[in-house]
Amino acid sequence: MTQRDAHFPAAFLWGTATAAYQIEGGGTNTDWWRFEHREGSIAAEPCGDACDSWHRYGEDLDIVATLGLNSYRFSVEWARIEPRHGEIDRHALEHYRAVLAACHERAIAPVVTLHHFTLPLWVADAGGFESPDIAEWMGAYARVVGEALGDQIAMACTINEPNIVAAMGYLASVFPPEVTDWSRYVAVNGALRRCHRAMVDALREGPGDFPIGMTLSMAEYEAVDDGEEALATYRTEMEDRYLAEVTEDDFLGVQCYTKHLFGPGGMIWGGDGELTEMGYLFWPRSVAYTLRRAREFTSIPLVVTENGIGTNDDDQRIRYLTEALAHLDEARRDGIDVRGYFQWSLLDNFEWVLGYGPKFGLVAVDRTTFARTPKPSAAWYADAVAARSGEVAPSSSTPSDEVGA
Ligand code: IFM
Repeated sequence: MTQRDAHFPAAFLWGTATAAYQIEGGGTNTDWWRFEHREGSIAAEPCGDACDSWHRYGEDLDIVATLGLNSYRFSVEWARIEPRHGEIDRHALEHYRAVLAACHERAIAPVVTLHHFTLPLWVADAGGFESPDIAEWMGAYARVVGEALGDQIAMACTINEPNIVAAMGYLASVFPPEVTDWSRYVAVNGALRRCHRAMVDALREGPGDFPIGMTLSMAEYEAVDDGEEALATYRTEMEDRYLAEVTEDDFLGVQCYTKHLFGPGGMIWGGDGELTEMGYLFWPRSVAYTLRRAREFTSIPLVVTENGIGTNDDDQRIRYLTEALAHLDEARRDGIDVRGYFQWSLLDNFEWVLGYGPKFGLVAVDRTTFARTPKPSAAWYADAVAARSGEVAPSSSTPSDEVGA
């Protein structure tokens, strides 16, 4: 891999995160759209117009600014940028340049994810992550994004939760291409790591000096009833092989929501105790746990690129975030180099196979009018961030002047 002198924003990044397919609407040229619309689909409902953020991104960014957040994580859609192999849609790139400009106008540092779960149909039809060409295609796509947008990006995430793409698509069979096969799952994990490397290389050769990393889905894990071996096998593939690969990256995005229990037969869904709408254990402590575990594998800076709760009960969200931020504070006090925290998610949005059921947003979205209504948790988060403002991220020796908070 090539290297470059990456610069982090000077201030600790306080933000919220979204993803293109979950909020933009109209993602017709993707494997997900086809998956939702096929006869007998297991998807709860189609994504449709989502939150219409393709048109309403200015409104979304106004809310981010009103909350006093200094950053926003969003993704760009490969299927829009390269709708057919080798055919680049300049209009789509101009759109994302406009989104980036809208961030900068509001003093919001844009954190851009290049791939968040969806594949263009031409890629899916050619074998998706099982195609021998996938790393080359993703590298070429990253080069296009870097050249067109790199001068405006504050941080870039190559692939969002590659381990979830593989686990849900090739093991649990609830994401396209709906496969359950351990050896294919392992092979796809390997392919995703190669894609990440190709994307890092391509981005590093382009304009800008933004830090580049991947985001990994991590969790606290606990073995019950002699489940240690099952846990170790699963976690090695889910986390350890990825953590071993990122040591030359500029940062690692840690994404955490809960704790998973493992018995000898594998993962035990839920557990005794308070559960969230996703059926997850209410486990905000996973923030400190996963940061510490990531630190055992690598000394590169960490960013909590997603953390939050799916719940209809906004008081429960506030309770979760209160505890999660306390655990983040504790990890930082302990000297772990964490550069930012992104709550998932700004908006109630399309939660993949579960449709619009689970509510992760600080802001409710009317499904007919798309009117945005901030919940009490939005004001709570704004206050929590304000109370922590003025903190400078540890060891940010080469600050850019992007964000002043
Ligand atoms: O909505 C998802 C997101 O797309 C990826 N990380 C987990 C979130 C909540 O399930």
